[in-house]
Amino acid sequence: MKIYQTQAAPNPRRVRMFLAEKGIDIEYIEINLAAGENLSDEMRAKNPTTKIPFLELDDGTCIGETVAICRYFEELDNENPLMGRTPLEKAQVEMWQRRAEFHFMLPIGMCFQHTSGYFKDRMTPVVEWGEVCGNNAVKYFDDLNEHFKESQYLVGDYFSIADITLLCAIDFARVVKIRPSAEYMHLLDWHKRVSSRPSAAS
Ligand SMILES: N[C@@H](CCC(=O)N[C@@H](CS)C(=O)NCC(=O)O)C(=O)O
Repeated sequence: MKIYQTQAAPNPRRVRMFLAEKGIDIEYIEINLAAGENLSDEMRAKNPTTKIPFLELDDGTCIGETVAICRYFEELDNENPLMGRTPLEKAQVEMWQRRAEFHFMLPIGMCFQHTSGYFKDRMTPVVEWGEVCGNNAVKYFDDLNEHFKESQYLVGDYFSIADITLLCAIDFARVVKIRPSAEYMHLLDWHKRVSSRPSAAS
């Protein structure tokens, strides 16, 4: 089994952190995104979206999409569940996971791609759209700060994949100079708590 990934990109970090929490060691194959290695015919045949990370099983089956990869390992090893332990918790994890993606990870990704021109060889950057996305992501800090007033993690006192997603997105947001300011003290407390987990060094 191996995972194709790029060390500096935020979605692969989500998978690395998830697997580190579970104590799962796996081979990682580094892909140079800037050089377009993910766009080669060989990569496209394995993973038609060309996005990383993706998992290749020993029989050649490939699984793309960060959450699908995590789901696979969650189902294999349920000693330390990170996607919920009860029906209610599973729903709450999914709710926060989707919020972290839709309200923060995706807009930050759009902001990066459209304002930096990093992928201008494969897409048309629209700077104004990137700026709108960045501003929308910043607005979400208010909701998060309010939430962490009462809650240790996104789902009460249960650390989950949703926290991993949010941490990786917030840390990546530095590349577009977006970070929570001191006024977001509850969000910053959460950030400190989650960053202190050994898996966060992944
Ligand atoms: N929906 C995918 C998104 C993956 C994604 O956007 N990966 C980025 C790196 S974080 C990528 O491969 N970018 C390369 C490109 O767009 O060519 C997931 O959740 O895994």
